[in-house]
Amino acid sequence: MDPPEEVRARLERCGQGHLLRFWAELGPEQRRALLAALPPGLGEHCRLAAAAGARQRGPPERLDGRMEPLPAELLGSARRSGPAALQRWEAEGLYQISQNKVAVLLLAGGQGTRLGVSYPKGMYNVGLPSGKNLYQIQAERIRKVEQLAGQRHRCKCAIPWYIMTSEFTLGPTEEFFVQHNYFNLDRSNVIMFEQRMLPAVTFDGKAILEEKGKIAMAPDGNGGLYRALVDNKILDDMKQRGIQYVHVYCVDNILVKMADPVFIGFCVSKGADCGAKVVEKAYPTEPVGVVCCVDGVYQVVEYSEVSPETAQQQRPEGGLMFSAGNICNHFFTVDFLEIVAQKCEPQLKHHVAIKKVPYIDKEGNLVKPLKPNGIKLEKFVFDVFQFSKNFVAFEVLREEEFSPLKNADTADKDTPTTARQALLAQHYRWALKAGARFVDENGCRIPEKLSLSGTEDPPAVCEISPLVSYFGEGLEVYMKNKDFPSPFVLDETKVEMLENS
Ligand code: UD2
Repeated sequence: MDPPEEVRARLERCGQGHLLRFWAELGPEQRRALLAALPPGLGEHCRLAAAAGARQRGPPERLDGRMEPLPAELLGSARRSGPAALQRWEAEGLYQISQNKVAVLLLAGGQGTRLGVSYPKGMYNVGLPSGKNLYQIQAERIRKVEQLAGQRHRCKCAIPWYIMTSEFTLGPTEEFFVQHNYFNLDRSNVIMFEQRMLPAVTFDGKAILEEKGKIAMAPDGNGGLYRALVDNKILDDMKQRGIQYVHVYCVDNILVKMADPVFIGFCVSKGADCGAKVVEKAYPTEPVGVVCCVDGVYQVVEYSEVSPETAQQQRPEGGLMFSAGNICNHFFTVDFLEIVAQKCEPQLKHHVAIKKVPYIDKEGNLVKPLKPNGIKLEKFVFDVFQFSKNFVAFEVLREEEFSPLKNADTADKDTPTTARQALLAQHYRWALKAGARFVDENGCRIPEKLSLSGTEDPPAVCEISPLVSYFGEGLEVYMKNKDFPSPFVLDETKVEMLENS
């Protein structure tokens, strides 16, 4: 049988015959590409997606009665711990980094549709005085923390940066890194790899054609990480380098502390195989997932899975009962990742996203639907907490560690403006703590404002390069009792000038 005929029969059998509707109009290259893009198990995927989509459109499943907050002994806290404990964890983290045992892994395969840009989110410039984009900020934080660990232990060390991309983001991300000379990182320590894609499916279980010869595909969610680690032999690479601990994080948090020594040190000293950084939920109905226990296993429960009454429940000592907001910052041992990737991954549940997916109608016209018409299935990175033998969570201060860039500036939260304000507010606090003073263009002192909401502009604009300071350390020597104009950027060149002045 002619290969297309055999394929046609197979597609007809699984209800996907429409994918060859425009076969006669396709050129040889398009035909080849379409055949190559037909994923194995397509019929099964479409059935699963349609069933999951139907469930999703029904009433939400509530987990209320089955949820318990994290036990206090598993929950560390930056706010509630004394300086001695924080220093101990930091020292442990820096030690592990100095021994080349720590890697960071960036989840960067998402499409960033809410932000509304056509390029990967990491390339976004939120309008800082330095003009730095998210990737540059992250790269410089890696370089700085390598330096801090190296200085403390008198050695040279490296933190490999693994970057999970998707078909949408790999090309532009690679190009961007090349253009920027890998932000002066050693190229061999930046490892990009690609996650898989899955077909988008209609409510009645048909894969969607976005062009006459092209199925609409979407990345398989940030939980696609575990398959991608195997597909791309990333775990082998980690083991060859002697990596034992991995800090996994999402691309859009401008305050992310890459390979945070305190978090790494906390997880290592607790003997954890899996950990999550959390922030206290800002208000009961804040749309973030909470880390908690369901039927005795740890998981992130989405806000849609909790009733408003449960979301508002208070602890006897005050504060929300379910307050551990997930910020997509995870710690894993390589051993744990290996178990998950080799054995547990098939057990991860599929989450459903119902989206507007442009499609080719029966007459061959491209239609941009006004209402959601397509189902995308995704796995989530945090769904592996259930497999942990020793899970911990670590609560950090939102204003120091979490300001995600999700939306365009037309929204009122998680925008380029709020991300920029959060970073500048943090650097302003660091500068004041280091003893800096700010003056206006007439030389008059700008009055200080100590409590900033994080979503307001600080009275003076001061941006501190991550190459100068990772978490506010070491600034007194340049800033104490000195006057600075606003805006001011403290970078390596300025540091040299201040050292010589
Ligand atoms: C994520 C968390 C949410 C909360 C929030 C905080 C998940 C599933 N949800 O929600 O609980 O912590 O962040 O900011 O983690 N990505 C991929 N491949 C994909 C899809 C996404 O790599 O197929 C990456 C994406 O590039 C981003 C990260 O995963 O870096 C989070 O993805 P998102 O922005 O879609 O997740 P969000 O904001 O809904």
